Amino acid sequence: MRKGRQKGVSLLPATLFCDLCVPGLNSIIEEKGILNRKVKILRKIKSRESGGKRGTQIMLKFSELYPQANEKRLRISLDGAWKFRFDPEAKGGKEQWQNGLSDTILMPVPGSFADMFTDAHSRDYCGDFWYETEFFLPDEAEEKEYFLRFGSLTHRAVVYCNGIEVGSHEGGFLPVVVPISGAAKKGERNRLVIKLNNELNEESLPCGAVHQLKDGRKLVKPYFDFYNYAGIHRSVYLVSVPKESIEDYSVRYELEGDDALVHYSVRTNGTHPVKVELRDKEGVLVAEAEGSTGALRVKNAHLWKVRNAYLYSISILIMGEGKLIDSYTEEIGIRTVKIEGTKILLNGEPVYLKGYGKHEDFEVIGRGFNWGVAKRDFECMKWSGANCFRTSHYPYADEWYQMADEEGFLVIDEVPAVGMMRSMSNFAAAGSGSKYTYFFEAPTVPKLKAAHLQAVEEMIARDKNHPSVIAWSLFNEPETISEYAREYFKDIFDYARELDPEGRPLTGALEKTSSPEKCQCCDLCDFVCLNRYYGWYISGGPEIVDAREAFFDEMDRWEKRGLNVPFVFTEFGADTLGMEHKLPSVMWTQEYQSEYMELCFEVFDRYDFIQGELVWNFADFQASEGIMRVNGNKKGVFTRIRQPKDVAYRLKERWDKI
Ligand code: BDP
Repeated sequence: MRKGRQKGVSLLPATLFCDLCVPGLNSIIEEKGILNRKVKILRKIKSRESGGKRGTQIMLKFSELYPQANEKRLRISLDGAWKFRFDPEAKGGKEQWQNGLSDTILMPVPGSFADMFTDAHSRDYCGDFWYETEFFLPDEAEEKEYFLRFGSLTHRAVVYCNGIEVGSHEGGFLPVVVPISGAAKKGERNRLVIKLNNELNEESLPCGAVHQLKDGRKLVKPYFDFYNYAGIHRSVYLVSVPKESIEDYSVRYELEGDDALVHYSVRTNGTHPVKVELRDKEGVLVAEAEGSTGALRVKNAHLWKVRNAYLYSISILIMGEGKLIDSYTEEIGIRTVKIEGTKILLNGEPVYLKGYGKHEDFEVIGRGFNWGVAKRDFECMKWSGANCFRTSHYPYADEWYQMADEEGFLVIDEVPAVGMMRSMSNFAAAGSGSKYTYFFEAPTVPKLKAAHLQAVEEMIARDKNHPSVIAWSLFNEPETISEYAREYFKDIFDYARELDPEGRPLTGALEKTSSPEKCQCCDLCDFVCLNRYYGWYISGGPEIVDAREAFFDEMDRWEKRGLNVPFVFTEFGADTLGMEHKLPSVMWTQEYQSEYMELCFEVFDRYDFIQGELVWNFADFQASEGIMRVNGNKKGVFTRIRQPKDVAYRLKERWDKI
């Protein structure tokens, strides 16, 4: 065993840690036919039937359940001011920084480091950087397993506890769960050091490149249109669970007249019997069952409805010799989601999606999660009459989904598969269809695909029990017109279908080059999502009349293609400066943003198969610097500090009526 590596069986060697989802993945990613192998492996390790007609209980090595404190479980927040240090020469490993950092500054957790600084070099830093904190491990009487749970570590990280490597993870938008029982000392303070890296490449998600500046510094070049914020963006928890514990559960719903069946499946790591209880909002027990799979019958069920959420709480208990061994309680909502012809059905009723593509983005904290910002966002969305948002272009912090469950919001949950076009201005190229590369032909593809499959797996594992999540978006604006793209995405879609216990609709956001005639991937989607910028990137300003023609023309062609599925606009928008007015309008003014929207509404209202409109973007957000962006992307309906632009009132007027 290499020095510094933790002893003890509960621990995976760090090199295997990124294989959490499917052990052995690293060894096969070089080979072709990854998916077949992966699905086979998944089937092999599938422990039990999920209790549903479709979907496999995902075997992540460590539990993705959101941490909670109860009589058997401990949850201690490690959020606060941590020590921080950049490592531009990547010498931290050699100098053993894992044993403790020197020359540090303070850095808030959660938060992105970038906008905390007042100098550009620090803000735009690219490379390795380190965080350190301490935590006290309580000396609990009962034998427990101890974990650290990071909501995310962007983009890749190695975690050390008392100098011992306890885990590593690739991908910056999903939880990292690290076992520390073998490395941390009970009844003592323990040192936690994390090495992070924020470089982008074409083998991991999201895609981008690193450019070497003349002064020797690295500069990150995203192939996407949002600032490459990095750091510890989400809360960090010290968690303890009993040795025999609940690792995962999933639910699936069936409506029978006024009643509902909640099919459930529970995964534990032990042999003691499982009990499941369901309580209503008042805490009254409405159904109970025994066994790790089964169904709960709820008489006169209160359904979880759009903007009118009803949440039950499900409690899972492991009992042994009359005693409680472990328990886990979470709120769930009874509802079904289905696509039928060109309609999206929630509880059997058609629903029209109104809302936004968003970002996790705010002044100073960057992509760091903040309850206040999230609350304000929900209030603004509700005020404007919205019922839906897409987590463009990555899965958000857990707490967003908890709030959406509570508020009755519909969420299209997106993997960080963005920037798959090898272009520094992908967003503009995508709008006009001018630039084009066969991304999926490159030698980097096998590794990229493995990362993509892993992100899909981790996202579905984490978010599958949220009633708010109605669909999975598996890409944003990749090339989809080559046979390579088809082959690539066929596997991604097949895999996602295999994983979701609820069999939710799958989709992905298509840019303009993915035309009705050329797109090879739209038929993989249960509903088609279009990102379109007629009147902005195409024929803007005085040419808007041409934009109108071209927009109708494209929609007529989609109608002709006859896919017979719902279409949702996941992006349409115009950059608008919050202070700019002009009569008659010119591009970038408030007046133009409103006129642009009228054009879009005219198109949306003409076709029955259009079943949703998610404006780009909810709020102005930070992007890389360039001639296309004025201190960020200004397509927000709200400013970056969440005040309405003129167009917000127009949206409210429209959406309140739909
Ligand atoms: C689309 C991208 C989105 C961009 C948007 C824009 O999906 O990330 O921010 O264009 O240009 O192509 O505003």
